[in-house]
Amino acid sequence: MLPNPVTNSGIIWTIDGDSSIATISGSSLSGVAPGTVILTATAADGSGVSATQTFTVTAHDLEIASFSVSPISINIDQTLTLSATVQNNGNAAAAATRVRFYRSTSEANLTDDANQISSDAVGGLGISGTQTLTATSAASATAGTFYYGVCVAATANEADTTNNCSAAFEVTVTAADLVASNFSVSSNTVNVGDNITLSATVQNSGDAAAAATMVLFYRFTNETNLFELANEITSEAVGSLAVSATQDITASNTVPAAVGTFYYGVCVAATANESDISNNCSAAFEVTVIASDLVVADFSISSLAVNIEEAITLSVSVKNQGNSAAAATRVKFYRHSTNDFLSGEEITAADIGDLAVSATQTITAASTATATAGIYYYGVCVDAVVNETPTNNNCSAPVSVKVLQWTKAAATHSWPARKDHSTLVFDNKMWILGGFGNIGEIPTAFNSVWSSADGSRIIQSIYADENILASQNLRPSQSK
Ligand SMILES: [Ca+2]
Ligand SMILES: [Ca+2]
Ligand SMILES: [Ca+2]
Repeated sequence: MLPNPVTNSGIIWTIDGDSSIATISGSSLSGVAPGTVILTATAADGSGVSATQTFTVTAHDLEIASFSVSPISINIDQTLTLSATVQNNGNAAAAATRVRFYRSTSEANLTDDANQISSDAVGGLGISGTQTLTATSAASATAGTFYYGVCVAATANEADTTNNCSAAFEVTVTAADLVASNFSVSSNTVNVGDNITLSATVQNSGDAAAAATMVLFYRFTNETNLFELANEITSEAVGSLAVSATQDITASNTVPAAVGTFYYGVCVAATANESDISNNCSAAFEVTVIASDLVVADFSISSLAVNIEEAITLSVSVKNQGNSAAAATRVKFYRHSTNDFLSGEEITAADIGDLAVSATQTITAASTATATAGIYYYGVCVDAVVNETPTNNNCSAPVSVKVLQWTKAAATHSWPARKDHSTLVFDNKMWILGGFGNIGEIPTAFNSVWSSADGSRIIQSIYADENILASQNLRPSQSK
């Protein structure tokens, strides 16, 4: 048989205490967390000989002792204050480090680097030491729920790096959102110079109150550039609007003096805490501006060469060439010694009834030539009506009339009485041609031609009438 084995001369190392504070491997003791353990060395030879030694494990341990954000509900244009207190809960001093603040729309990835919004330095902290840090941060530019958090950066030999971040802090970001809607104009077809009423509703569709602002009304000849500053025509105040509140706005405006198609629109001026400014303007509203347009045509006078105080008839047509009906009005006839007939006297006038679009009314008026011979100019104008444009085409051109004064140049004349003869003025002479009459008791067709330059000195010429010549004892070209 063999003897018993040789007794083991080694040492067995054990820890009396929590393995979360320290661990031992062979004869190597490793600290895990702050705390105290008792190390026992026991002889491996079974003699029972042993010894103990107390070991203290030390480490700092930074934590976020408290974290808050104020206010917890905020408008998009406001600023938040973040406050965090860092504490060293270990049993050793901690070196200087930093805190980092984060914001995200979800809690899950809150402390990703991409979500960091600011950071600050933390000084070295003794055991149980604290430091409070504050930071300001603009609220999100969009409304919604946001999560804020803070972490203190772990330092070397830190006992526990899983407790360095705060819990998430929830903040609601609100915004006003003004919307202009229900825009309309009182009529989509109006006469020039008419007043129209513009109306719209402004609503706060956001989840924060909106401050007082303005609505601006616009007009332009096309939709594309309607809302340019130069096209603003009037504005009205809007009071502050609570969430979901509405305000109806009306404004009065005079349409342009020109006919055509015009576009109207309205915008509500954005407020500082507004989330969406793309919905602040209405759709365009199309308005057609129409007008009557009276003109005179075919102005005529019964004779352009008349005796003094001879009756004449004036005639003119009045037409509405616009695209809106014209109210009743008057035409007025004028006469003056120059072609500026409007500076002369109004000689007569006549009423014109309502004229539908394209309608015409013809007017005749009686008048009397002047008592004095000369050249006179006549003209006619139709009085403009209220919705008319243009009004600079309402008068005729001047028409000249020669007023003649005849005087008896001779008491008797040389030729036998006749009828059905011709008379004319030619070559500055008065002429009498042919005709029928009696010579003695014999009916005769005359072929004589008589002329006079002054009415008293009579000449027979060209065709001789021998019967006449014989009876009158005259010869061709003989004067009398
Ligand atoms: Ca820690
Ligand atoms: Ca808006
Ligand atoms: Ca006119």
